[in-house]
Amino acid sequence: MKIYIDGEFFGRDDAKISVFDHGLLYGDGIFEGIRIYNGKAFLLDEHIDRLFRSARAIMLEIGMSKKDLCEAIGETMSLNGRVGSGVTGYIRLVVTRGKGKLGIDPASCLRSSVIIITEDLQLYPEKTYNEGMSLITASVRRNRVDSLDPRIKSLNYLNNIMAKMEAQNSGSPEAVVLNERGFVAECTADNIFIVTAGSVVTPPEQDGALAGITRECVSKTICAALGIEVKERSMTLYDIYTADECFLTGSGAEIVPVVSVDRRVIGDGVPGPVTDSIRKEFSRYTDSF
Ligand code: PXG
Repeated sequence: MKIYIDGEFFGRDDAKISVFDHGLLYGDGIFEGIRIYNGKAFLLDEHIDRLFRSARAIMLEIGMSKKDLCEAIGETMSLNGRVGSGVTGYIRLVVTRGKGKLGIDPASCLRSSVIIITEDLQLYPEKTYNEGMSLITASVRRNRVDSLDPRIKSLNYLNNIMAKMEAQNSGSPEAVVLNERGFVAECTADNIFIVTAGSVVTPPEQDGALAGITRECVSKTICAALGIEVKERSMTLYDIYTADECFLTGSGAEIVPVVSVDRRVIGDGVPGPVTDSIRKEFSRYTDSF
């Protein structure tokens, strides 16, 4: 395994970052999780664009052009044998503020650090996809957009981790997360959709959802191919409890059917027909990517 750090490659045990890096000290940095299908980084340009938007929002100078970054990712994939048809995997791209003084002032960090790791992907078990997932609602609310906008994919993930722990403590793999006004934002690390009255609905980014790449792909490509209309609309738990179907999207998770939320059975309590057709079309799309 070869890990890219600032233009050099290191083995797993030698891939190290300074204890003075503000990414470690303060969670000052940004990241992307990218899926590999058929030996190609899936929707790479979209991920790189989101990374640069996150960087812009936190005034982080990445120090590499989008093209150089894509090349570095390509090189890391080749060195790790993640190329060629049928090859799958996952890329973690991290940019930290870099080494600095012990003080939060980012001005003491002279150069950001770029890290690229390729790994196998741990999906939810097959059973979850076939039978659907049961969720709870976390009591932890999503960060407010005027504190730390959840559209920034920052290294500061404690808000998500707190909600994830709450889910796991109650035996659920994921949790619905509400914003401070009680509207559904998304889950801890996945976007959420419902199917209701024949349309597919997902919360707008401004309600605290990440601009998920899989969310976008499902909305713009997959549902368009299926002739299904997708709407962005604020929703409360009532909308989820009374929906015909519900599913989650994420680069790691892909598309996960949800069959109950807070012990309310969704629809018939089994993965629904619209979710099934979206899953099939998504799988066809990624197979041919
Ligand atoms: N919301 C949040 C908060 C995320 O972190 C998604 C939605 C899905 O977005 P994409 O672009 O992947 O469709 C994410 C990303 C993990 C893990 O280990 C998952 C994510 C990020 C970091 C870690 O499960 N999902």
